[in-house]
Amino acid sequence: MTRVLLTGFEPFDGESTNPSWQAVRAAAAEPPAGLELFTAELPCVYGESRTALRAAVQECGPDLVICVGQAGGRPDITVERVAVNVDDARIPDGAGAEPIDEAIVPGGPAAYFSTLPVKACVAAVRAAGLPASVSNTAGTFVCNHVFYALAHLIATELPGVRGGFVHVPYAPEQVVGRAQPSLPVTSVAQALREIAVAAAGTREDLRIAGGATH
Ligand code: PCA
Repeated sequence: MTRVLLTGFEPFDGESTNPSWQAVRAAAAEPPAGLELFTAELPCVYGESRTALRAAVQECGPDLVICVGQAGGRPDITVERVAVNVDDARIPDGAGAEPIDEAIVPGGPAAYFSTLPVKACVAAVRAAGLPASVSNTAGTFVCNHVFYALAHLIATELPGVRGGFVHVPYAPEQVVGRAQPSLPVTSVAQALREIAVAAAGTREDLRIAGGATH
Protein backbone atom coordinates (compact mmCIF):
# COMPACT_ATOMS: atom_id res chain seq x y z
CA MET A 1 0.00 0.00 0.00
CA THR A 2 1.26 3.46 -0.87
CA ARG A 3 0.80 5.89 1.99
CA VAL A 4 -0.47 9.25 0.75
CA LEU A 5 -0.82 12.36 2.89
CA LEU A 6 -3.35 14.85 1.51
CA THR A 7 -3.52 18.29 3.08
CA GLY A 8 -6.10 21.06 2.64
CA PHE A 9 -6.43 24.55 4.08
CA GLU A 10 -8.80 26.29 6.43
CA PRO A 11 -10.97 29.07 4.90
CA PHE A 12 -9.24 32.42 4.29
CA ASP A 13 -9.90 35.86 2.80
CA GLY A 14 -13.38 36.10 4.35
CA GLU A 15 -14.65 32.82 2.84
CA SER A 16 -16.70 30.47 5.01
CA THR A 17 -15.32 27.34 3.36
CA ASN A 18 -12.20 26.14 1.60
CA PRO A 19 -12.85 23.57 -1.15
CA SER A 20 -9.34 22.19 -0.77
CA TRP A 21 -10.10 20.75 2.67
CA GLN A 22 -13.62 19.69 1.68
CA ALA A 23 -12.25 17.80 -1.32
CA VAL A 24 -9.38 16.24 0.61
CA ARG A 25 -11.82 14.86 3.17
CA ALA A 26 -14.17 13.59 0.47
CA ALA A 27 -11.29 11.93 -1.39
CA ALA A 28 -10.05 10.21 1.76
CA ALA A 29 -13.55 8.91 2.54
CA GLU A 30 -13.35 6.78 -0.63
CA PRO A 31 -9.69 5.89 -1.13
CA PRO A 32 -8.62 4.32 -4.43
CA ALA A 33 -7.49 0.67 -4.36
CA GLY A 34 -3.88 0.28 -3.28
CA LEU A 35 -3.60 3.64 -1.57
CA GLU A 36 -3.89 4.50 2.09
CA LEU A 37 -4.98 8.14 2.41
CA PHE A 38 -4.22 10.34 5.43
CA THR A 39 -5.39 13.93 5.81
CA ALA A 40 -4.45 17.11 7.63
CA GLU A 41 -6.01 20.57 7.61
CA LEU A 42 -3.43 23.37 7.61
CA PRO A 43 -3.91 26.90 8.95
CA CYS A 44 -3.70 29.68 6.35
CA VAL A 45 -0.82 31.26 8.25
CA TYR A 46 2.80 31.67 7.18
CA GLY A 47 5.09 29.65 9.46
CA GLU A 48 2.32 27.82 11.37
CA SER A 49 1.20 26.06 8.19
CA ARG A 50 4.70 24.77 7.67
CA THR A 51 4.96 23.54 11.26
CA ALA A 52 1.61 21.76 10.92
CA LEU A 53 2.72 20.16 7.66
CA ARG A 54 5.93 18.87 9.22
CA ALA A 55 3.98 17.41 12.16
CA ALA A 56 1.52 15.68 9.82
CA VAL A 57 4.37 14.22 7.73
CA GLN A 58 6.11 12.97 10.87
CA GLU A 59 2.93 11.41 12.18
CA CYS A 60 1.91 9.72 8.94
CA GLY A 61 5.25 8.66 7.43
CA PRO A 62 3.95 9.01 3.85
CA ASP A 63 5.41 7.85 0.54
CA LEU A 64 3.62 10.71 -1.22
CA VAL A 65 2.46 14.13 -0.03
CA ILE A 66 -0.10 16.09 -2.04
CA CYS A 67 -0.88 19.51 -0.60
CA VAL A 68 -4.02 21.18 -1.91
CA GLY A 69 -5.20 24.79 -1.79
CA GLN A 70 -7.91 27.03 -3.21
CA ALA A 71 -7.03 29.20 -6.20
CA GLY A 72 -10.19 31.27 -6.55
CA GLY A 73 -10.69 32.43 -10.15
CA ARG A 74 -8.87 29.53 -11.79
CA PRO A 75 -11.24 27.49 -13.95
CA ASP A 76 -9.57 24.10 -13.60
CA ILE A 77 -7.53 21.82 -11.36
CA THR A 78 -3.94 23.02 -11.60
CA VAL A 79 -0.98 20.81 -10.79
CA GLU A 80 1.83 23.10 -9.72
CA ARG A 81 5.25 22.66 -11.31
CA VAL A 82 7.41 24.91 -9.13
CA ALA A 83 7.67 26.46 -5.65
CA VAL A 84 9.67 29.66 -5.16
CA ASN A 85 11.61 30.77 -2.07
CA VAL A 86 9.64 33.92 -1.32
CA ASP A 87 6.77 35.10 0.86
CA ASP A 88 5.10 38.18 -0.65
CA ALA A 89 1.58 38.65 0.67
CA ARG A 90 -1.19 40.42 -1.29
CA ILE A 91 -3.64 39.98 1.61
CA PRO A 92 -3.00 39.34 5.31
CA ASP A 93 -2.70 35.69 6.33
CA GLY A 94 -4.98 34.20 8.98
CA ALA A 95 -2.87 35.75 11.75
CA GLY A 96 -2.66 39.19 10.11
CA ALA A 97 0.90 38.81 8.79
CA GLU A 98 1.79 40.41 5.44
CA PRO A 99 5.43 39.59 4.71
CA ILE A 100 7.01 41.29 1.71
CA ASP A 101 9.79 39.58 -0.20
CA GLU A 102 10.97 37.39 2.68
CA ALA A 103 12.83 34.16 2.02
CA ILE A 104 11.02 31.06 3.22
CA VAL A 105 14.38 29.37 3.81
CA PRO A 106 17.13 32.01 3.99
CA GLY A 107 19.97 30.80 1.77
CA GLY A 108 17.81 28.03 0.31
CA PRO A 109 17.49 27.35 -3.41
CA ALA A 110 15.49 29.97 -5.35
CA ALA A 111 13.00 27.29 -6.33
CA TYR A 112 12.17 23.60 -6.20
CA PHE A 113 10.35 21.59 -8.83
CA SER A 114 7.49 19.34 -7.77
CA THR A 115 8.59 15.75 -7.37
CA LEU A 116 5.17 14.59 -8.55
CA PRO A 117 4.85 13.62 -12.24
CA VAL A 118 2.86 16.77 -13.03
CA LYS A 119 2.05 15.93 -16.66
CA ALA A 120 0.89 12.42 -15.79
CA CYS A 121 -1.28 13.87 -13.02
CA VAL A 122 -2.89 16.36 -15.43
CA ALA A 123 -3.44 13.60 -18.01
CA ALA A 124 -5.09 11.37 -15.40
CA VAL A 125 -7.55 14.08 -14.34
CA ARG A 126 -8.40 14.84 -17.97
CA ALA A 127 -8.90 11.14 -18.70
CA ALA A 128 -11.51 11.12 -15.94
CA GLY A 129 -13.37 13.87 -17.81
CA LEU A 130 -12.38 16.76 -15.57
CA PRO A 131 -10.49 19.95 -16.51
CA ALA A 132 -6.85 20.22 -15.45
CA SER A 133 -3.61 21.87 -16.49
CA VAL A 134 -0.04 22.42 -15.38
CA SER A 135 0.51 25.69 -13.51
CA ASN A 136 3.87 27.41 -13.50
CA THR A 137 3.21 29.52 -10.42
CA ALA A 138 1.68 28.68 -7.07
CA GLY A 139 1.74 32.40 -6.19
CA THR A 140 3.63 33.84 -3.22
CA PHE A 141 1.03 33.41 -0.50
CA VAL A 142 0.61 30.55 1.99
CA CYS A 143 0.15 27.82 -0.63
CA ASN A 144 3.52 28.50 -2.23
CA HIS A 145 4.99 28.75 1.29
CA VAL A 146 3.73 25.26 2.18
CA PHE A 147 4.77 23.87 -1.21
CA TYR A 148 8.30 25.25 -0.85
CA ALA A 149 8.52 24.03 2.77
CA LEU A 150 7.41 20.56 1.66
CA ALA A 151 9.92 20.47 -1.18
CA HIS A 152 12.71 21.65 1.15
CA LEU A 153 11.79 19.03 3.76
CA ILE A 154 11.88 16.32 1.10
CA ALA A 155 15.16 17.58 -0.39
CA THR A 156 16.95 17.88 2.93
CA GLU A 157 15.45 15.19 5.17
CA LEU A 158 13.16 12.77 3.35
CA PRO A 159 14.81 11.57 0.13
CA GLY A 160 12.40 8.64 -0.29
CA VAL A 161 9.30 10.83 -0.24
CA ARG A 162 7.73 12.56 -3.26
CA GLY A 163 5.40 15.51 -3.06
CA GLY A 164 3.81 18.50 -4.69
CA PHE A 165 0.94 20.92 -4.76
CA VAL A 166 -2.46 21.12 -6.45
CA HIS A 167 -4.63 24.25 -6.64
CA VAL A 168 -8.39 23.88 -7.02
CA PRO A 169 -11.16 26.29 -8.13
CA TYR A 170 -13.85 27.76 -5.93
CA ALA A 171 -16.77 25.52 -4.94
CA PRO A 172 -20.08 26.54 -6.57
CA GLU A 173 -21.53 27.92 -3.32
CA GLN A 174 -18.64 30.40 -3.12
CA VAL A 175 -19.42 32.07 -6.44
CA VAL A 176 -23.17 32.60 -6.27
CA GLY A 177 -23.71 36.08 -7.71
CA ARG A 178 -19.99 36.50 -8.45
CA ALA A 179 -19.58 35.26 -12.04
CA GLN A 180 -16.45 33.26 -11.23
CA PRO A 181 -15.54 29.74 -12.36
CA SER A 182 -16.18 26.86 -9.96
CA LEU A 183 -16.08 23.06 -9.72
CA PRO A 184 -18.19 20.82 -7.48
CA VAL A 185 -16.26 19.44 -4.54
CA THR A 186 -17.16 15.87 -5.56
CA SER A 187 -15.39 16.49 -8.90
CA VAL A 188 -12.37 17.97 -7.16
CA ALA A 189 -12.25 14.96 -4.83
CA GLN A 190 -12.34 12.64 -7.85
CA ALA A 191 -9.51 14.63 -9.43
CA LEU A 192 -7.42 14.30 -6.26
CA ARG A 193 -7.95 10.53 -6.27
CA GLU A 194 -6.81 10.41 -9.92
CA ILE A 195 -3.76 12.49 -9.09
CA ALA A 196 -2.84 10.27 -6.15
CA VAL A 197 -3.14 7.12 -8.27
CA ALA A 198 -1.14 8.64 -11.13
CA ALA A 199 1.57 9.90 -8.81
CA ALA A 200 1.84 6.56 -7.00
CA GLY A 201 2.12 4.65 -10.27
CA THR A 202 4.34 6.95 -12.34
CA ARG A 203 8.07 7.24 -11.75
CA GLU A 204 8.99 8.93 -15.02
CA ASP A 205 6.74 11.79 -16.10
CA LEU A 206 5.04 11.86 -19.50
CA ARG A 207 6.67 13.85 -22.31
CA ILE A 208 3.61 15.85 -23.28
CA ALA A 209 3.14 19.58 -23.66
CA GLY A 210 2.04 21.46 -20.57
CA GLY A 211 3.81 24.77 -20.96
CA ALA A 212 2.47 28.28 -21.28
CA THR A 213 3.40 31.29 -23.35
CA HIS A 214 2.61 33.70 -20.52
N1 PCA B 1 -5.10 29.10 -0.97
C1 PCA B 1 -4.13 30.13 -0.64
C2 PCA B 1 -3.68 29.82 0.76
C3 PCA B 1 -4.68 28.86 1.30
C4 PCA B 1 -5.44 28.40 0.14
O1 PCA B 1 -6.30 27.52 0.15
C5 PCA B 1 -3.01 30.26 -1.67
O2 PCA B 1 -3.24 29.93 -2.84
O3 PCA B 1 -1.92 30.67 -1.32
